[in-house]
Amino acid sequence: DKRHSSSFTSLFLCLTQTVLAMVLTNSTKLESILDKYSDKDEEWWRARSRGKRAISEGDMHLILDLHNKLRGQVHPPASNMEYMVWDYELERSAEHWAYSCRWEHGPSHMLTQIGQNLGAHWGRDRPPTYHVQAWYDEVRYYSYPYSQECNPHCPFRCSGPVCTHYTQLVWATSNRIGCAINVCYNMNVWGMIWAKAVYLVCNYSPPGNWWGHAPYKYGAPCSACPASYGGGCRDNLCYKDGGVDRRPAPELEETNYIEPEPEPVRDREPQPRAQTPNPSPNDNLERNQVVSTEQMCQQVDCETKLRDRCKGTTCNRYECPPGCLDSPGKVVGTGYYDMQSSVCGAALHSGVIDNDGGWLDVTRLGRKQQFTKSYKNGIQSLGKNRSANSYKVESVPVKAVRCDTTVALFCPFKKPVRHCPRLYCPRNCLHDSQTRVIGTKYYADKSSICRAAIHAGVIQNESGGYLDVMPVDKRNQYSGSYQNGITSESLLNPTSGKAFRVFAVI
Ligand SMILES: *[C@@H]1O[C@H](CO)[C@@H](O)[C@H](O)[C@H]1NC(C)=O
Ligand SMILES: *[C@@H]1O[C@H](CO)[C@@H](O)[C@H](O)[C@H]1NC(C)=O
Ligand SMILES: CC(=O)N[C@H]1CO[C@H](CO)[C@@H](O)[C@@H]1O
Repeated sequence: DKRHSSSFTSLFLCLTQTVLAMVLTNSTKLESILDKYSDKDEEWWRARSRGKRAISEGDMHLILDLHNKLRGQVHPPASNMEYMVWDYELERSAEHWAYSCRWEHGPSHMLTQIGQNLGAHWGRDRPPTYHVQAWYDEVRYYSYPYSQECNPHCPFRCSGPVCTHYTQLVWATSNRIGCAINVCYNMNVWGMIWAKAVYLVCNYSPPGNWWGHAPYKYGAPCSACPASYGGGCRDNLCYKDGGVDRRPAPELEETNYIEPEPEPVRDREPQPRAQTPNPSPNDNLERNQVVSTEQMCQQVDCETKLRDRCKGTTCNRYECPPGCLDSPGKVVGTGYYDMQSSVCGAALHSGVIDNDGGWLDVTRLGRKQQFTKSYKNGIQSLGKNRSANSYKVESVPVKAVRCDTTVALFCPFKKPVRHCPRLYCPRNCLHDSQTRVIGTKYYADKSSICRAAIHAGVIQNESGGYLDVMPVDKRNQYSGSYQNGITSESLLNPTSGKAFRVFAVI
């Protein structure tokens, strides 16, 4: 709380699709603690009545240009980052919200259709780009593709590192932006009253921060642009003169799995004093439908080398396509393989998969002094006498579990790495309300795996199904939420136990 004292002139709300659900569930309470802005800023009000926009042409260009500059320079590089354009409809909706002077995301009925970043400051004058840069600077808490170091606790106010502003800013498919600035008097910022706050609202479309997805695809800039760009590229961004024909590209279908395609933003005339509709309880329940298509398993090509793929624990399970015997890529070693080796080639060589392709687990083994050549299973591997990093491949076992199976019993966390079998959950685990679910996205390891998977939107109660589970080290904080019919528990500073994540198998 100290960090949010007056020495910080800038505060940021956080928003992800999951967090959003939690915020809205409690939004009635949130609203009741927020004083309604009632004073009129004379100058501003007169400007409004003359029909002046809530952002200057100059600020608009500064904000937009900075967005595109930052989007073009992400690290690791993005292969599908789209050029952002200004959208006047989004600007109008941002204006509408900026006039409400409410330090929260909104209006609630639009939050499924747009992404939103907020910034506010008081005291010293700052250009609006100050906030945009601050959003970007959250990158220091973020490690692509997963926000491992960035898991703020955000039911009401966020504490701990936040990076959802960053991920929205660099969300590849969010190619339209519209912002507005308003001066708010006596603005209630998490219980503190700011006499005069400058409030920046930026709306994005299509919305980013989809639950369980990386903000962009990693790769050579512009190498994975949607077809609608016709191959155009500018400053590392997918670009097309005169804008792009926005029909849903195949990528979008995959990304926007959680909720229907965003509809065009439509809003009423800005009405500075208008009450935003209170979300009804039914609204909230609907919003808590979460689907996660995030996979632990990475699909690779026959010739993909392990070293070309991302690092980290989520990068240990792979799927090879059929037919790799024809083009297995280079394979160095026997039993253990040089990191330069193709993953599928090594898997064929060691007999973990055959020419039909399939799943495999990779374990990194550190440096080895030499690698032996051999001919096995139709693959000739090479030898090497220089020291290099190495890995081995193993098959992926599948185990059926019960609704009450926990990670603590089934596959507890171990360092440095542990592969858990792929799991199969039965149907109807929703019904088994005796078993606990603790956390959101990260679950305490005494939670039921299958119920956590329903909560996370990885499997459905009606069908059950396959999932991957990844044990991870313990977390100090698990935040409860209501999702997909399951209310999970919160837990602070647990004295024992580790955590886990669940992933879809598609
Ligand atoms: C590696 O070194 C060993 C002896 O140190 C030698 O017998 C072998 O031929 C070398 N292999 C290659 C591929 O150079
Ligand atoms: C959960 O799935 C079972 C089995 O398909 C079904 O009978 C039950 O009605 C479902 N429960 C809910 C709340 O959807
Ligand atoms: C889903 C959620 O976060 N609900 C919380 C709403 O607020 C009360 C306290 O005011 C909590 O107990 C709930 O967990």
